[in-house]
Amino acid sequence: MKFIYVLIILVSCIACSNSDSDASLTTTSFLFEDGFETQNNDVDELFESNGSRWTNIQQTNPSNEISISTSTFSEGQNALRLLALQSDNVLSKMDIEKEGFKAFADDLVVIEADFYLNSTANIENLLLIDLECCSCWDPTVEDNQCPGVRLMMSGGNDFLAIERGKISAGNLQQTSLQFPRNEWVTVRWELTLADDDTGINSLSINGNEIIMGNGMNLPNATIFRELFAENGIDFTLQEPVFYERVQVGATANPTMEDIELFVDNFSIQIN
Ligand SMILES: [Ca+2]
Repeated sequence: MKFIYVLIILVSCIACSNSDSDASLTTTSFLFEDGFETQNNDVDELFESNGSRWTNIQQTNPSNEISISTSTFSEGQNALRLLALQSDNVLSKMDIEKEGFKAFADDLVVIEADFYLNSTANIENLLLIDLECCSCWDPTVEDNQCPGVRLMMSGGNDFLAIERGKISAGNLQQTSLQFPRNEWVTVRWELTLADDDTGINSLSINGNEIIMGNGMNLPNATIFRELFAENGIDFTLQEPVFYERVQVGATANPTMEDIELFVDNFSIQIN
């Protein structure tokens, strides 16, 4: 009788450890929403020690600025204000970063944010949102590029596009709707992740869908291996691949302009 009890306990433990390891490969739903509200208009309040709010600030040029706006916002009483000066010999970046999730192939990722671009200048190549994996990079190869997909101004000025250069694919572009300036604009980006052409990509501005189509939106191990092999480098993408961080703001400003922008009402949802 004792033996049977031990056996039952053993079997149930094996069963439970199996289901745990299975669970690590499937995504638990994730939702992060932040409207940049603060008590004292202090950026430090966006970083809680329990990790419930933002994770990092990304800033290159020390003269770039990040602050809480109390005058320009789309919800509540605060928004995030970013000033990204034009690039010199270093690519100018000024954005905020959220980590702490895993988005795998077949997951639906929905990112939404309100942007206010306080500029009428030409902003071709300005990047607003990056979705990235860093731990997918081969640890034996230097200079981790944190591959992923990004939202970038394109089409000669301010036609928002899905940029895929870091995963070695062409951009998904449009020239039907320019990005409105000096007003709040809601951007919604939906991705069903795949490392091949079955990925689904949708981008909307103020509720108008400007890009909708199939296309790879996750790094592909074979493509990375072949690309690096051209330079004699043995590269192994770390699988299963998953996106693990999102950046929003001026994630890169390669333009000739100093750009002030505001971000509010950010959310990322993974299912
Ligand atoms: Ca707000």
